[in-house]
Amino acid sequence: LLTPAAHAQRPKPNYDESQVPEFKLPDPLVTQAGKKVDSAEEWNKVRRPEILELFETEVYGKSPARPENMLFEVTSVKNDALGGKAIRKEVSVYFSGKKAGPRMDLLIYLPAKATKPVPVFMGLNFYGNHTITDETDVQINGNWMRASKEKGIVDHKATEDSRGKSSSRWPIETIIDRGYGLVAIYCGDIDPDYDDGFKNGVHALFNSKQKPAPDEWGTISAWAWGLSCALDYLETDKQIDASKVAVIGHSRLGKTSLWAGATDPRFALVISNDSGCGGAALSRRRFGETLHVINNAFPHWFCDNFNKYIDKENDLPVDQHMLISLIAPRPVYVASAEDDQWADPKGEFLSVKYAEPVYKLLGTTGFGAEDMPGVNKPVQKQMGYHIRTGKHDVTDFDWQQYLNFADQHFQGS
Ligand code: GTR
Repeated sequence: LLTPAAHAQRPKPNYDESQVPEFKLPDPLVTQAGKKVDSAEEWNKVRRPEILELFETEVYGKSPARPENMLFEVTSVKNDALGGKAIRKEVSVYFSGKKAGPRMDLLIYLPAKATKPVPVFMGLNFYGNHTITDETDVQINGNWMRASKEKGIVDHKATEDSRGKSSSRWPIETIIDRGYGLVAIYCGDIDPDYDDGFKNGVHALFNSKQKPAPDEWGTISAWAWGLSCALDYLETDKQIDASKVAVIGHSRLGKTSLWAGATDPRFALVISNDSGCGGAALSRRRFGETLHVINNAFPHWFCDNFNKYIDKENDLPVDQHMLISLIAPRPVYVASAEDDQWADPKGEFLSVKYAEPVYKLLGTTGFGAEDMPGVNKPVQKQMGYHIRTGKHDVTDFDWQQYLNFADQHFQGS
């Protein structure tokens, strides 16, 4: 990392398309040894593992194997939630199998009228499960939170006042009415979102004496790992169809949903909302947020090796289109917002487009968009994309598209 003095001298973010540097992207369908990949078999046996390994060692960091002895405890069930239309459950997952160790809490809403296991959306949130719902009998999260007066966080703790503060991002009733369940988890249950030298959260379970090696997990990897642990629980829940889990995330948590989808093929559908740098946006474009800015502002998110590529994006053996390619052939959806230039909407679109050859090689319909679509004009095949009007956020418009996309892939409609 740069010294504070050098950091202060950093260039202003570029928002001018004509100033985007020329670059050549690594080809997802050419191996490190330079061989063209022209069969699904070669992709699965050679190139996909190679790309996965590169993202693990150079970008997000390798995570340990998930514990086999996790303890799942249902702590509350309400059969008439949301005025009777939903079953609501809270479930604690104890990562080490012991109640003394770190735990994450799942808040689950399922359609009450379902007669068979339901497909679900699962996503991390920023300030606790009680912030996504207006129901006042959900447990308030007691863990450390980032400061936010607006969200009712005082001294890094959630207060009564924080209830429902993020509910606009989680239209639970609409999701239930459309026949889906929702599984919510506070990201900080898995790993608190600050640079603490990896002494807390699940890192402490595995890295208690030292910080992770340069190729070992940062916080985004830990969050993705936690999502996989949550999926381990979903596989045991008879009311949920664990073969139809859409993992969804916004912003830093959208970077995480992509990485979760890449590392865990059990996620049947992957949604990344406004994920930007280190998520869906191509690093080589250096548009809006760059590696320089993100690694200095959030030194705990990625693995230390990622710092090697600050201001040297062309040396990266991968770019973010290859992260999308790791999700192939499963459906993937990337969304941008017009006023969120920091996240580089065009770079997010191009990642989907440049991952399409892999989706095609694997026999899917691919993407089908050559150029960026107009605002509020979603493109949806095996790969989906939209740019909507408005700012960095998750809106009802976004959810309408995700529900339509899930209908296509989960319900065949
Ligand atoms: C910003 C960061 C982005 C994005 C965003 C968020 O500060 O620069 O990469 O992750 O936070 O998560 O809301």
